[in-house]
Amino acid sequence: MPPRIDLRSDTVTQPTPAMREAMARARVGDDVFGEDPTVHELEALAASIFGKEAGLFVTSGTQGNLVSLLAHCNRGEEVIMGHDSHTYNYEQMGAATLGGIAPRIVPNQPDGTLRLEDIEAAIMPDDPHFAVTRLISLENTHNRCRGAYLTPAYTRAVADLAHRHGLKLHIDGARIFNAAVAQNVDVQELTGDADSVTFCLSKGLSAPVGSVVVGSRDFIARARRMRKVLGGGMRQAGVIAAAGIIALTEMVDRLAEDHANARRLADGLARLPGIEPEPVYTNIVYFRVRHPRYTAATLQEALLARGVGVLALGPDRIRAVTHYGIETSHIEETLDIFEMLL
Ligand code: TLP
Repeated sequence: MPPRIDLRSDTVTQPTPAMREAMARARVGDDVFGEDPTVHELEALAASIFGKEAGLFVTSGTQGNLVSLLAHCNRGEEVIMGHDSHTYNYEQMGAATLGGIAPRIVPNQPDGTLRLEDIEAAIMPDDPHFAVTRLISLENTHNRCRGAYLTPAYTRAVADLAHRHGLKLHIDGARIFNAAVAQNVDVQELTGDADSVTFCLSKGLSAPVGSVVVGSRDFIARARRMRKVLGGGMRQAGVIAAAGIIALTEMVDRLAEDHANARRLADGLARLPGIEPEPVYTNIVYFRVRHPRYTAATLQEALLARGVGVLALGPDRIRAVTHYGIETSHIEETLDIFEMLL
């Protein structure tokens, strides 16, 4: 049984009633034959929202990032990414395992950025001693860096740097709509200069399954081949793509509520003894546990026993994520439970 107030992740969101209805009604076909009209509609909608030529419906954010890296890089080539990035830490480094693509790691700053000079220094010169650097990968919002968002100006600067060196830029935009809503900008301002973007339908946008990769027509054709070799060719996938269409058309603006609830939670936690919340940018709240009676693990356990799910990530660090299933009243209840425990 999941916790009653589930702050472990925004991946736990349940499909909305409108999604379930759209799923039941969806027109479907064999998408490997290119015959699923609802998948086509989702891919075209995603491409138009991002101002790209084409889209590809994939099973997950992990698969989206993997097919993107495989489509951009050949075996023996390198991708520059942050040491705290999701792709480096939580995706089994699939591009290395399956594609012979090596990560070249540069330090993430606390705001999720990579310093331009660090990126530049990580680009290998054209010399037979070195692997060829092919790609830079950014993450927006940044999961391990407190849900911080990258700005349009920063992303543009990295894209310029990449293109000046003949590299491509990929963005792991699992939560790119959180980044757009938090800055009140169109998502294209955050991704227009990137060569590819993965974004997730199944996190804050509440669809049950799926992510989409967007990019040029040629790039998406290569990514589609990669998806197939990974076993990700889906058949009557319109049933789940239908929920993704609702996610994109109805669920973006309400992310602001999740951001407000995250702030409410952090403000309340800051008033409690032995809890030190980190800065909050979007829907992710990290806090340190500096309490004589608790470690992160034992506090997680005590909260769970009272129906509140959080994730202990490290000996004294906990993550709580707000989403469609969390109302303001849940935040208040959560804070009452914290107060009782501490
Ligand atoms: N993140 C999940 C877990 O894997 C940790 C979470 O609960 O936050 N990029 C980013 C930035 C992500 O946060 C995630 C998932 C992914 C990619 C992978 O997406 P999925 O889970 O759909 O493969």
